[in-house]
Amino acid sequence: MKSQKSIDPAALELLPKAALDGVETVWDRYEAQQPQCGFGSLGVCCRHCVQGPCRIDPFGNGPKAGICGASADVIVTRNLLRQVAGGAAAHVDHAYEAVEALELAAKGNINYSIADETKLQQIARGLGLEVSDKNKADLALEVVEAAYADLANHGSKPVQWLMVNAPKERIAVWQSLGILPRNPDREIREAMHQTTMGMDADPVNLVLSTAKQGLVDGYSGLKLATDMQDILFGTPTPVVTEANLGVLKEDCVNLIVHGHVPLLSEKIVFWAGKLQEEAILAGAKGIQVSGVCCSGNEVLMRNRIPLAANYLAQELAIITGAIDAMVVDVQCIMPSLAKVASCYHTELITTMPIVKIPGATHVPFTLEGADDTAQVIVRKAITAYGRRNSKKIHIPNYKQKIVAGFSVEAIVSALSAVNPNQPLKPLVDNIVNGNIFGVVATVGCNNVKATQDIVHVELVKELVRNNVLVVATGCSAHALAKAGFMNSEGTETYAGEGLKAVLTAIGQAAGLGTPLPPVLHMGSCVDNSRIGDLVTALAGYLNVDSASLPVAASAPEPQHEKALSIGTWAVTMGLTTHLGVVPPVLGSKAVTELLTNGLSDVIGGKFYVETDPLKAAQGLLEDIRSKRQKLGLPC
Ligand code: MSK
Repeated sequence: MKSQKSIDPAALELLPKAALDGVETVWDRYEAQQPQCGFGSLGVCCRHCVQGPCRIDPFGNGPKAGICGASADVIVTRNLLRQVAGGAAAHVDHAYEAVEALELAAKGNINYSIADETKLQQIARGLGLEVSDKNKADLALEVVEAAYADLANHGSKPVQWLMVNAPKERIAVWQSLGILPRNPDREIREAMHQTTMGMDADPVNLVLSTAKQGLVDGYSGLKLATDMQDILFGTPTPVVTEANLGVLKEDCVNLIVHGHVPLLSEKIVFWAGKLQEEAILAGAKGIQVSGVCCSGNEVLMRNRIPLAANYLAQELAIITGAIDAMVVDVQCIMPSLAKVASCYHTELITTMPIVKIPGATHVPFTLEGADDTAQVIVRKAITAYGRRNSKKIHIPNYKQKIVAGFSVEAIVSALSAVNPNQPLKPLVDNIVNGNIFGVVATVGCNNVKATQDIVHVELVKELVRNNVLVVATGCSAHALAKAGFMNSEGTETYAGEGLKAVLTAIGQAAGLGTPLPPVLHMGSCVDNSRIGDLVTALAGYLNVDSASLPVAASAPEPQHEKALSIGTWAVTMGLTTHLGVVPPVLGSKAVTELLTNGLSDVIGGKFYVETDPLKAAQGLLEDIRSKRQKLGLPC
């Protein structure tokens, strides 16, 4: 078991306080779970029917098949397919809510506007819709209609969001493998059916279906959600703010937004601004909204809201004793928060019909009543401020300046300052000449099995030192923001000479007066679609398959099923995809070999599992080097 819980100084400062306050944290519960079940860890436990549970003995002389005859290969792949389908389902559900919001906004039925008409037109054109002379509400309704058609398509037509957005070479590969997804609900349903008792027993077929779920996630989840949210709330542009628990203000009402879907958190940010006076009347200096997990990333990207904590530190945020209210929407919310909040004055507020936690206050969110809900929540935070116990407050004094908001549009705009006619050329030229050795996308979570943030930070330190440009989302972006990789000082401290020269030149040309940071924050979990768009644009510019680009992906500390589905999508894009925590597949040698090796012959990408960040960096650099060699680029 690992010895250190975190490398984040704010977390390390709060852990003794948690013990002193008698509050149990995720690390205590992890210890209480030791030793974790070996069968579950290897993926060879099956609970798909009630004759079980069955488990395979992968090493000794115990059973080699479940009661029905399922082998370790079958059990491992069925479990994996269900996990990846679970991740895809979460993102598709998220996207669906965003489509509904755009529909109601366009009809004028709710108080949300269409903030980005340019993005709306770009998406409409991509879908082949006539754009000229249409007002934005009408055009938005046509886009919504196309989205609903995709989500409900009864035939065998592949998902349109994929067909118009994915690289053509990739579509041909997916088609040849028979994994182009139809409507996402049907595909997720089919994955559940395929993995129920007495169904598919072919591990290769199950792995291909897993790859198909990655595509469901990539295009009907991530890409669709981002497109809708950009239309509604605007496409991010660079913002300067701060990250880590030091952003909390002792003399202000502290309100945290946590979860993933920005439909409510956007309203909370708005109403927190409007209700400052009420906070002042209550004795505070104002209201400080800050973010946890990806709702935090969403309002950071568009509203400059600071980041308080990533996944593993969500309890520690409350343990500061300075959080007056934490409002949660969906995904990555620890049920333990209610118990932690009960030790302080913090009001924990759930808002969604599918996320209720005993002990929390439930304030139901609807699109129609969003403004009222947001006001109720902000006022609950103001009221809770009056219940604070000053003796329990301790805000660690750690925060880092960060520059975030790097949508593809923002990156292209910065590059346009260097070459207005061909904005991607400066980036590609520098990849070709080796100033930028390659690009790695780091995504995903913290996982309590690893020291918090260590794999993100040590991996990226080594990559940027070797002139790899890093783009990041999710809790990986939080980790790297806290560690100082998202400001110009980070470029000076961490970047290799070639990368530093490029980031400095772009920063100067764009009029920033400082270098771009060595890690570009591209947003939330669903904003991994932005990374997909960047990869697609680079492949299109060079007219090559994305599988041949010197680009790789990494989920350094994945914990959620969504991290597995995002990773699977990255593999289908042809990228070598590093996982810094071992997924539950080692119970089948054949499946492990297929996922980490054989798959690349078929689909171009593969998983690469390595828990040591320095070794992982070397592995990714080696992968990039071999891609460069094949393209005839200097190594
Ligand atoms: S929040 S899915 S812990 S990145 Fe998107 Fe962080 Fe992973 Fe949740």
